[in-house]
Amino acid sequence: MKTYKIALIPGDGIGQEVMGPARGVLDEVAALCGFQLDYEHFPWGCDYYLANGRMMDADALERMKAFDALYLGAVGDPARVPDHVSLRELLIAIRQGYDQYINLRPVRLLEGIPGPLRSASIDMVCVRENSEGEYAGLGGRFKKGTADEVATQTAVFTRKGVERVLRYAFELARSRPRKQLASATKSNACQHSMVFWDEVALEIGKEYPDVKLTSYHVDALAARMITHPHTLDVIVASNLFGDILTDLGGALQGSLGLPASANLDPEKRFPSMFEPVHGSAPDIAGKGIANPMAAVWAASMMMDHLGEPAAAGILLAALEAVARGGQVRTADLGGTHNTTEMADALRSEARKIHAASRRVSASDPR
Ligand code: GGG
Repeated sequence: MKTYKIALIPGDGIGQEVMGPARGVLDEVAALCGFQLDYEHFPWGCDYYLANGRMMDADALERMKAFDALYLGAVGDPARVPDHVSLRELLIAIRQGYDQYINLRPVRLLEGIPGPLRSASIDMVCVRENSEGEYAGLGGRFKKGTADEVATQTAVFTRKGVERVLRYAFELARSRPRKQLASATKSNACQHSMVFWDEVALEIGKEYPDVKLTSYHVDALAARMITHPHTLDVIVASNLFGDILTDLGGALQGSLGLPASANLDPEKRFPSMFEPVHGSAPDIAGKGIANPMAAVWAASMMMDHLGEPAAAGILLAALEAVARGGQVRTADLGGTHNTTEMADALRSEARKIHAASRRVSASDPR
């Protein structure tokens, strides 16, 4: 039986609570589709940091190279470990170490979960640059603690980095019916980096005459996501802009318990990493009430990346069925069901969807 090797990093807070149940849904779908997943669990995160002085082992990136994909929960325990240590030394270390330069985040309303807006039509994908920009990590603190203190955080935009993320976004826009690309800029204030970004967008755009490119200042784009979400198709944004816009996207979807994210090395030189967009949510951690839907959506993206479209489709259809059904709702969606109950509902829908697809193929005269 085909077996994929998956590095499982539940991480912190609700990451530890959603990954087990989400993995149960994924394993069930894999079995239905005739393959299996062989997980190795890595205990990296803030507990590990407090015990060992590092967020993950020194040879972590070397060891995980042998895996087909990484499946990550959440990172952060701000009461015990500064957020900039936990995020940089785990999540960002993996993204940058494996040159996962695309962070793909669908923003789509599921029928049955209306979201806060009147508009019923929200179906966009954000392509976030994931290897440089504002997250490059360049800068420093000088004269710390004095009245003359200086802090710098330098954003880095390379031609290679900007060209490749824009090209990926144009390709994605080309593959979608509306063929529209919204580029997030701020060239009126950032006269070097963002003017460069805009110039490269126009250059690459010449290779894609069938795609309509529109540049929006990121603040105006954030407003447009609320006032005219139906006009947006593919969005391309720098690392920080993309992070902010996609949290807004999650809110538009009705809950941060829903959106998922794929950190991709499109050339497959290194394993890619799949995660819910949400963080460790210390406010609800330990209660068993976190929504596993985002982790299951991330699993669907992982299956797509591994070339298992049937499994990806069943996982997504199960999410849609539970959303549409309206019976099972975790607290973030206004309900009282817990993490396990939501995962059980997703498993049950996945089984039904698989059985229905077998009935259809059995009755197909071809
Ligand atoms: N699910 C991964 C996680 O914990 N994300 C929290 C976070 O703050 N992410 C920032 C980012 O994606 O750049």
